[in-house]
Amino acid sequence: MHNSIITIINKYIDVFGFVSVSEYIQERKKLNLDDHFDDYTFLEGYKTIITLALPYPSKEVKWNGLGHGVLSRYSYGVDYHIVFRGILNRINEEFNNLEINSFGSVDVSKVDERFAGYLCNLGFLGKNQFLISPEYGSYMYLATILVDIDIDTPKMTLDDCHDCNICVEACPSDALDNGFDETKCISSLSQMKKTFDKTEISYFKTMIYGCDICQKVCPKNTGIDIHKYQEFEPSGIENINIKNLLQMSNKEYLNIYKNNASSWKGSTIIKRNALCLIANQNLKEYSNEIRKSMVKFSDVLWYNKTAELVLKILERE
Ligand code: B12
Ligand code: SF4
Ligand code: SF4
Repeated sequence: MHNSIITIINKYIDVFGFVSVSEYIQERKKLNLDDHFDDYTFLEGYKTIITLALPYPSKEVKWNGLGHGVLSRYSYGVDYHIVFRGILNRINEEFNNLEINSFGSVDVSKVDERFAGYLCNLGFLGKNQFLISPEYGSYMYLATILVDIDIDTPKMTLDDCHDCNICVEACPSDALDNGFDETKCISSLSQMKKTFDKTEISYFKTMIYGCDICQKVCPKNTGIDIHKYQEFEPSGIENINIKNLLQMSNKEYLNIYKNNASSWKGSTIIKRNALCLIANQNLKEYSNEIRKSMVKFSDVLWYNKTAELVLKILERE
C-alpha cells in the first residue's frame, strides 16, 4: 500500500512526506500555543497527515517604476489554491479507488501546514517563520491530505538556521525580533481591513501586496529558482498601474485578478495599499484621484482615514 500511495502522489508532486496524526497532535500540543489549530476533532478517523509542497519561482518581476506596485512572489500567475485544489482532487480520486478514505486541503484547513511539513521531514522551521526545504528553500506552497491508513517513513536529520540572523535584521517592521509578531508583519498588514498610521504607510514602497523580504535575504534560498509549474509564472498582471487601479470598479478588478492569490479580500484593500505607494513614491499629481476614490468608498472608514493621512503626507512633502 505504501508504494501505491507514493506512486500516486509522485505523478503530481516531487516533495512530500508523512507524519502520524498522533505524533502531530502530541508535538503540536507541546508548543502550548492555544490557537485555532488546537481543535483536533476533525482529525478523528484519520491516521496519517501527508504534507505536499509545490515550488514557485523566486525570480522577481521587475518593478515598472513610479506609478506602479508589484505583487509579492507567492501571488504571481494563478492562485495556488486553485492549482493545489486541482491536484488534491486528482490524488483523492486515486486514493478512493484504492478504498483509502482521504481529505485534502490547502491553507484554509485546520492543519498547521508548516508545522506538519516540519514533522513530515520536508525541512526545518526558519527564524523567518518559513518551512525551508533542501529542494525548494522557502519558495514553496504547502497543502495536506489526511488518510485513514498508517504510513511509516524514517526520520532524517534536518538543517537549521545555526547562528544566522539575517532575516531578523532585514525585516523592515521588526516583526521577527521576538519570534513573530503578526501585527507588525507587512504581509499581514497588506491583507487587513484597517486604517494605517504613518509608520505602516511607510512600509509600502514598491510592493502592493504581501512581502518577500525575509525570503529574499535568506541564504538557504541562494541559487533556488524553480519553474516547474507554468501556472506560477508571472502572467503580466503583477505590475499594477496605480492610477488605473484606483479608477477600476470592483467588477473590472475581479475580471483581471479573480484567479490571482492577491484578490481574496477584494479590491478595496489593494487600493488602500496603493495609497501608501502614492505617498512613498511622492506622486502628488494623484491627489485628485485619491479624493475621487474617497467619495467612492465614503462608507469604508479605514480606507478614508488612510487616504486622509496620505493626502496630508503628500501636501507636506
Ligand atoms: C495565517 C497565515 C498567515 C498570517 C500569519 C502567519 C503566522 N502566524 O505565522 C500572515 C498574513 C502574516 C501570513 C503571511 C505570510 N504567509 Co501565510 N499563512 C497563514 C496560515 C493560513 C496559517 C499560519 C498560522 O497561523 N500558523 C500558526 C502559528 C501559531 O504559527 P507560527 O506563528 O508560525 O508558530 C510556529 C512557531 O511558533 C513554531 N515553533 C514555536 N516553538 C517551536 C519550537 C520548535 C522546536 C519548533 C520546531 C517550532 C516551534 O511552530 C509554530 C507552529 O508552526 C498558513 C496556512 C496553514 N494552514 O498553516 C499560511 C502559510 C504559513 N503562509 C504562507 C506564505 C507563503 C506566507 C507569505 C510568504 C505570503 C507573502 N509573500 O506575503 C507571508 C510570510 C510571512 C512570514 N514571515 O511568515 C505559506 C508558507 C509556506 C512555507 N514555505 O513556509 C503557508 C503555509 C500557506 C501555504 N499553504 O503555502 N500568513
Ligand atoms: S514578510 Fe516582511 S514584514 Fe513579514 S516578517 Fe517577513 S520581512 Fe518582516
Ligand atoms: S535568513 Fe538566516 S536566520 Fe533567517 S531563516 Fe534564513 S537561515 Fe534562518
